[in-house]
Amino acid sequence: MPLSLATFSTANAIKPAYDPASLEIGVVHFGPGAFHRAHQAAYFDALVATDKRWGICGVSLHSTGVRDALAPQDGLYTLGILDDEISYRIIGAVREVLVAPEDIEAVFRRLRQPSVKIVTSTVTEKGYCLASDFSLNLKHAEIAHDLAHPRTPKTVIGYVTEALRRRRAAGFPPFILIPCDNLPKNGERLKAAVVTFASQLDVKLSRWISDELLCPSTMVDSITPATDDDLRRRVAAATTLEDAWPVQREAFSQWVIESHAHQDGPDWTSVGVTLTDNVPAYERAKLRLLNGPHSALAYLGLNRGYANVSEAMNDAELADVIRRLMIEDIVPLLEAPDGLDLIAYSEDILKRFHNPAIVHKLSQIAWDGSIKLPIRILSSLGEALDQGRDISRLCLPLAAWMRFVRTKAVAGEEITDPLGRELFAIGQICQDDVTDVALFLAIRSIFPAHLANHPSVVSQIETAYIALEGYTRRR
Ligand code: CS2
Repeated sequence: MPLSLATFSTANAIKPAYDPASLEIGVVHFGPGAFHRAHQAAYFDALVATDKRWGICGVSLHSTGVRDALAPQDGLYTLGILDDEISYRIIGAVREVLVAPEDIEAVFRRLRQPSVKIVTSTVTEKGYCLASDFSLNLKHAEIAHDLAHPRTPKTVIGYVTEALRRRRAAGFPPFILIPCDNLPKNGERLKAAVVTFASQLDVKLSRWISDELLCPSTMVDSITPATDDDLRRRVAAATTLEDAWPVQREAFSQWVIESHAHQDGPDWTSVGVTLTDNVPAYERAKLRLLNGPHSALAYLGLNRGYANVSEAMNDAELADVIRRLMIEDIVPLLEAPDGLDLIAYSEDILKRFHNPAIVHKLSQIAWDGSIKLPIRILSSLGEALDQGRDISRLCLPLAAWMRFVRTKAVAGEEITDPLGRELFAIGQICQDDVTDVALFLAIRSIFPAHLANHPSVVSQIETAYIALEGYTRRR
């Protein structure tokens, strides 16, 4: 039997402690993919048990998949929490999914409603259309489109700006805008991007946004592998109801939001959200100690022939490299947020990487390396160089990424990355020797000149590049 409002009460699962049909929509979320549905939606699902205002309208900017899966299920879906203990929870907070290109006005109607007080987003790092200095990339093709056609936008920046224009025109206050992607200073940067975008169209609007829009930075964390058929089968077997698009995550979940003066918002802390003035310290620790090693594991693990995270962590040599990268190379560069013990934090992350209950594909983490590596690894590399520290291990994931690109290009496989085509072309002319490294280091949007031209960065990456090839051959 399929999951729906009519059937969910029979499920062998944790069920909504409220009537999903009775919720109001107070949140619009851009990008209702697996991460949103496993993370933020679970927090709102807890909030609506006591405050019905925080039902969610998900907005897909491109694909129809989530809407097509969830509409027949009345928006309900199953969250599998796969860890030492396994549980299944039915989430009822998503009350509507809109596919933006199908009905742009429906999206704006929602965004204009004063009862919509919160707008969140998970559109991936590249979805914010930022340049390598994190300012809005006005040359980005979709931003250029949105500036030419502001009433029919394609990007989250375009949607937010037009929605704010309509709210201002109607005399309504802005919503609070809460980005939930792995970008440092995500709130500050998203707000700056929206203000810049608006300034190209209407200076008064841009000033109003600059004065009125609250856009707190956040740190979000929960390992959420993509859904596969195995999960669908497990969910059906465990809950007795079929779900077209369940999601899965580990038990650990953390959401840290910058303290803000939003009036009449939800009682965030009652559902485990941390409000703090110290988001940058949390977010740096998480981006550098979880996402950095994750990307390192992805490229080094794929190079060694592994397919998923826990499998790669069972390679003692590789696990030791990752641990030393974290504890010896990255921790000393960081300031601990609010009494957090960074060594214990690192150990917990390593334990999470070992979680055998979930299959987290390395190829999923390997996506978008050109955007992820500067944030996750080059940030630490630059600081380590400045402090005269050993950089050899920090260069390993960079060399492994170069190997990864080359291997994909030689196999004729598409590289999922905003620079995918350029990387493919470089990968194809690689000679399989140290000269390859210079081809990659010349990509300025990834490697700033001071790193790319630094003799020890060049030599350490070259050494690692050759060593990795040797390892591949031995296998
Ligand atoms: C991962 C993240 O896919 C990736 O790049 O590093 O999605 C990671 O699983 C999450 O940030 C964990 O919170």
